[in-house]
Amino acid sequence: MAKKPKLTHKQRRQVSTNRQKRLQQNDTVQNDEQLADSRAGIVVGRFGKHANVQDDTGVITKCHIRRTIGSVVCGDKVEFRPGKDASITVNGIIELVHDRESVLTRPDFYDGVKPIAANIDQIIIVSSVIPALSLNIIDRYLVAAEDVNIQPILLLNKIELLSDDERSEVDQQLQIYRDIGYQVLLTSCKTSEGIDQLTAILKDKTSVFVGQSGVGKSSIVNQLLPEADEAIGDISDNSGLGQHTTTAAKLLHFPAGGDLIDSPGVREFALWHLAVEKVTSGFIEFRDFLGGCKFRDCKHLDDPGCLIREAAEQGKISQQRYQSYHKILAGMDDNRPNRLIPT
Ligand SMILES: Nc1nc2c(ncn2[C@@H]2O[C@H](COP(=O)(O)OP(=O)(O)OP(=O)(O)O)[C@@H](O)[C@H]2O)c(=O)[nH]1
Ligand SMILES: [Mg+2]
Ligand SMILES: [Zn+2]
Repeated sequence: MAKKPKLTHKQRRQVSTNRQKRLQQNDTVQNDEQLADSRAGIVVGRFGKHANVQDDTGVITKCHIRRTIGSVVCGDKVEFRPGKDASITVNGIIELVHDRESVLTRPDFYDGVKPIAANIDQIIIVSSVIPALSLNIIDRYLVAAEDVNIQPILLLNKIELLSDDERSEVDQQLQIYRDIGYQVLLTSCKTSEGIDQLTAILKDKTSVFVGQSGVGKSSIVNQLLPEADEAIGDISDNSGLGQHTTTAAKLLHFPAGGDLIDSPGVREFALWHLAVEKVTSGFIEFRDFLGGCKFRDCKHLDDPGCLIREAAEQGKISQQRYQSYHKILAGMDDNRPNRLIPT
C-alpha cells in the first residue's frame, strides 16, 4: 500500500482552512437570487460576525451584516432579507438598521465605545452578595445609564444567603439609592423572593440586565422565562468571581408583553469615554448643587466654597456616594487607550 505523503504543519493547516471554507460556502447564502424581499425584524442575538433577526411571525434568521452598517446590537430594529432555502445556516442579510431611540454603550479598551443594547426603556443593574456587593460598580452603571437617559433599576440577587443581620446591613447600604429616587429590588433564584415584583417591573418594557459575571443575570432570566434555558455558570472557587458564562447578548420576549436582554457580565465598567462633567451630573443628587460652587472649575474636593463637599459634610449627599464619585474620577484614565478622547 502506498504510503500517504506526510504533510508539513503548514500544509495541514491549509487543508483544514480549505475544508472550513468549503463547509462555510455550503452553509451560507451566496447571492441575491437566494434572498427573499426585504422585511422588518428585530435583532435578538449578536455574536461574532452574525446576528439573529426575528421577523413579526416569530421566525429567527441568522444573518450576515452588510459591510456598510456601523454596528448591530440586540434590540436594533432592522430591515433584512431572509434566504429562500431554510436549510442554510447563515441565511439572510441585514441591509439597514433603523435609528435607535436609545442605546446603552460601554467603553472597551480595544474596540472603543461599544453599543451593548438598543431601544431599551430600562437598565436593570444586577448585583449580588457573592461576588461581593460593590457600590462603586453600581455607581458606575448609574452614571452610564444617566448619561444615555435610560431609567436604571437596582437589583440585589442571592438575598437568601444573608442572615437577618447581614440583610438589614445591606438594606441600609441600598437605602442611599432609594433616598435619591432609584427603585431597589431584592431577589433570590433559590426562594423566588422578589421575582413577581420584578415580573411586574419588566412588563411591557424593553429591559437589559447588566452587571458583573456570576451575579445571576441568566439565572433570573430562567426564573422569569423557564423556556429561555440560559446557560448558568458556577462561581470560581479560586477567585470568587463569575466565569463569563454568557458570551453573547440575547433578547427574549415575555408572553404577556415586554422584552428582556441578557448580556454577558463584565469585569470592569470603565467610564473613560465620558467627560468629567458627565460623570458629575450622573450622580443625580449632585445636580441640585451644580453651578453653585465658588469656582467655576471646582473639583468638588477641597476647593473653598464647594457646595457639593458641603452637602456631603452636612449629610445632604451621602458620604459613600461622594467618595465613590471621587474614586471614579481618580480612576478615569485606567484602561483608557491613548488614542481615544472623551466626549
Ligand atoms: N445562592 C444563590 N445562587 C444563585 C442565585 N442566582 C444565581 N445563583 C448562582 O450564581 C451562579 C452564577 O449564575 P449565572 O446566572 O450564570 O450568572 P450571570 O450573571 O449570568 O453570569 P455571566 O453570564 O457570567 O455574566 C450560578 O452558580 C447560580 O446557580 C441565587 O439567588 N442564590
Ligand atoms: Mg449569564
Ligand atoms: Zn464644588
